[in-house]
Amino acid sequence: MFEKILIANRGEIALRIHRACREMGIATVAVHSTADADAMHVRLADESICLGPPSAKDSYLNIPAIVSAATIVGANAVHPGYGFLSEDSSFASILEEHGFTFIGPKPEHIALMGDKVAAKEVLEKFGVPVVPGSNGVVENPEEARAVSEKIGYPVLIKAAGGGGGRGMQVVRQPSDMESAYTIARAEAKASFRNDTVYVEKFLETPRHIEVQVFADSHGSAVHLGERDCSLQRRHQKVLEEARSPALTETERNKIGEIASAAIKRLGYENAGTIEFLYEDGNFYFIEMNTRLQVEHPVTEMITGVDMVREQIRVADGLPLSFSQDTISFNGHAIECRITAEDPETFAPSPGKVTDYHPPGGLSVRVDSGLYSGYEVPAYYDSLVSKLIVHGQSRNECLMRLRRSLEEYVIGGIKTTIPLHEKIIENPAFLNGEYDIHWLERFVSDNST
Ligand code: MV4
Repeated sequence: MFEKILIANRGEIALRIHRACREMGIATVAVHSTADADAMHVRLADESICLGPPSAKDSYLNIPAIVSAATIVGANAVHPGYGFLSEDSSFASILEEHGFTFIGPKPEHIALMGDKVAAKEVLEKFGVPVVPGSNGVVENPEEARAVSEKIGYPVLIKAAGGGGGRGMQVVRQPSDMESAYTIARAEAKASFRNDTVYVEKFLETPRHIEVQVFADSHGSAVHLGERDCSLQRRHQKVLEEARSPALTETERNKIGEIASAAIKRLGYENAGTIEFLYEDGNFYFIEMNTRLQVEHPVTEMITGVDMVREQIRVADGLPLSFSQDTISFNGHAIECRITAEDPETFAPSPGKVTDYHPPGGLSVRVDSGLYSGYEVPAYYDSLVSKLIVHGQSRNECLMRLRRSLEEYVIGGIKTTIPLHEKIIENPAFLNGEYDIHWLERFVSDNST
């Protein structure tokens, strides 16, 4: 087993990775920017190295500085967390070239899934249902119109190098194609330095349901069930739950088996997430993420699997410590992403945390690097805490979440705790009746 792991990330996920390492007897190395010198993960790690100034490109995205740090401390492996360099295939291959293990999939699988057109093509070939659309890149507006005639309007033009929602154009009629196509390509080029685009049938009111998969280097692949991540604002997830309130047992088992069979045929290794849109009883693959995700704790809560521990074991060449038959799904879990933002306007609210009292008790988990006196820097993502609650039923989970949000004290900065309290009182949410547009409407109705 690795003796020392470098954690190439910050905030709550750096802490999450540190905790798994600690429990495995593995020494940890924190890397950080000057803005994060007082961060909790830096304090807890066995060693720490300052990478550079606050700007992410000079610190958490600075590959030479991270490789140098790993060399100086003699780390065996690097865990990238999520965001930053977690889905950069060149980072993964540079690390391997320098003799460090990248804790994640092989570089070729990261690169493959980064190309949304190639990802769709290969997963469709391996039996995964996809959104009807152009089979591949669309070269001009005429071709886009021809495809759209076949699949029917409305359609969506998407960037092949995209993901995360940037550079998408909805087209409702043929006469709008020319300009939408031109805008989509220009935005794709500006955002991803790749102006290739493809066309899909536009699904109007789907849910976002993703399947957690895991595979080892010995040919075993399993799924750990689904998460419903439909509650999002501006492509940022706000609250996630497992199981999805929308699915039957038959549906979830079927999509799980399809997902695990596909990554087995792909020869994929480590953790991955297969994202689907779900509408009218059908699943449509959209993208695959080749990283540990922010919302992985809801899966951990219902399966009992320590996913970071499993990632480390698999990266070291060990077989998965479970099989599909030994995985059981227990109860319900919900995660609230708490950000340092105004709960009504979403204006950023960095600054000093003057009081800090997290909730506790049975089946309550808080993943956060906050402490009293900590200064939330303005340079990075505003996520400051994840509150994850488990219950035997969705209702028990919701009652426990309500009292946990009520207990949670974060003083000195504004947070989205009051927004979560409002969401979980709403009858539509309580009934599980929501789609990917529900929260945007809820938020704008609430502010007027
Ligand atoms: C779609 C879609 C409707 N139809 N694809 C947005 C981000 C990117 N990862 C995929 N996205 C979407 N793709 C088709 N064919 C609607 C969205 C979408 C969305 C998806 C998941 C969660 C939230 C969303 C919010 C707006 C649009």
